[in-house]
Order: sequence, then structure tokens, then C-alpha cells
Amino acid sequence: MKRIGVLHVITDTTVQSRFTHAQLAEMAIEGGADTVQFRQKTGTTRDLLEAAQDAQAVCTQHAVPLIVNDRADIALAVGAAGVHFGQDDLPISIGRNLFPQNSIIGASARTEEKILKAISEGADYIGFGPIRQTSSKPDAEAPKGLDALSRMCKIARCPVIAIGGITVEDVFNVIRAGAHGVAVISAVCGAPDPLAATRHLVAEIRRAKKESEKV
Ligand code: TZP
Ligand code: MG
Repeated sequence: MKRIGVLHVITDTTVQSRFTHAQLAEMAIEGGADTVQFRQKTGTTRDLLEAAQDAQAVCTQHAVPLIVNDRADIALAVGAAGVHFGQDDLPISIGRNLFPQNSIIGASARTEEKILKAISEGADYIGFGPIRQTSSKPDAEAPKGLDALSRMCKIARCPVIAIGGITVEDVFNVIRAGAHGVAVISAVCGAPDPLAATRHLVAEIRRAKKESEKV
């Protein structure tokens, strides 16, 4: 079984322009994030490659997996630990054949049917959301909430990473609902101090996991 991180910090240079992907990766890792996701929707392939290479260098230095959103070519080119595909990206089954066996392949899926399909094609984890309202993804669906998260976590026989509008105040309940972990953009990238914000998220995830162990 592959180790899937519990805090995926998604680096983003559109919700903020103070920091580069690499700088965000550095702060997130120092704050305790165990996965970094590189996500950039605009720019040339060369722009993306260079920014992802810089983020990968930081992740390599700290032995933290980097997952590239959308772009199998960029993930392969920088030697990332994995890739994350949405429903409009490459099918998981094709990605599985492109990447080494030990690569992590994540899939966004929002219905029971799509979750089961992604798992059957070889997804290592499911990204489920948006849990709450989010301003980081303009085409996000309506918030799914914690009840739907809980249902999907029971259906999925693989780790579920909750995403979308998750704040530090939410993390405890999100993990208690059954999520293996959370993925965030604004809670870290939009925070006044991304490093401190990451630390706080990690502490909340640990508190929730400890609580879950008690029952
Ligand atoms: N996919 C579903 S919601 C979302 C993505 C990429 C945006 C997450 O960003 P934030 O700022 O944590 O809501
Ligand atoms: Mg995508």
C-alpha cells in the first residue's frame, strides 16, 4: 500500500502573488505538510515546467512527494512522485500505464459511480469536494458538506482527501467524518503566514486522528 499524505498543500500563484510555487512548497514542508501538489492552470508548458522543477527540487531536498495537477507531461518531466487527474484530464487507466508502478495517482471524483470507477482503474486516492464554498476554483460545484463526505469515505476503499473551502476550523470534523486527509489552497497560500497556517492544520489533523483512535 502506498503512503498517501494527510495534508496536501496545493501551491497556487493565482490566489496570491507573494510567493512562488517553490517558496510555498518550502514553507508548507517546514510547517509539516507531507504532500505538495503543484497546480497551475495558466502559462506556457515551459513556464509550468520551470516552476514545477523548482518545486520538485524543494520536495526532493526534503523527501516529500510532489504531485502535479492535471499535467502528466510535467509530472513525468520533473520526476514527480505522482499526478492528480480530474474528470476532464487523462483517464486513470491511461495514466497508470504512463507512470511507474510506484507513482501516486490521485483522482477527483464526486459521485459513488465515479469514485468506484477511478478506484477500479487504479487510483491511489480520491479527491472529494468541494466540501465548502471555495473561491479558488471558479467552476467548482455546489458544496457537498460533511454528510456526503462521510458517505463517500465509506464507499471508497482507498484514502479520501477532502478538498474545497477547508479551513483550520473545519479540519477536525472533516477527518472525523472519515477523510484520510485534506487538500488546501487558500488556508495556506492565502494565509498571512503560510508556514504557521500549515503547522496549525497539521496539529488539527493529528488531534482528529488521535480522537478517532480512541473509538
Ligand atoms: N478542487 C475542488 S475545490 C478546489 C479544487 C482544486 C479548490 C480548493 O481550494 P481552497 O482554497 O482550499 O478552497
Ligand atoms: Mg484537472
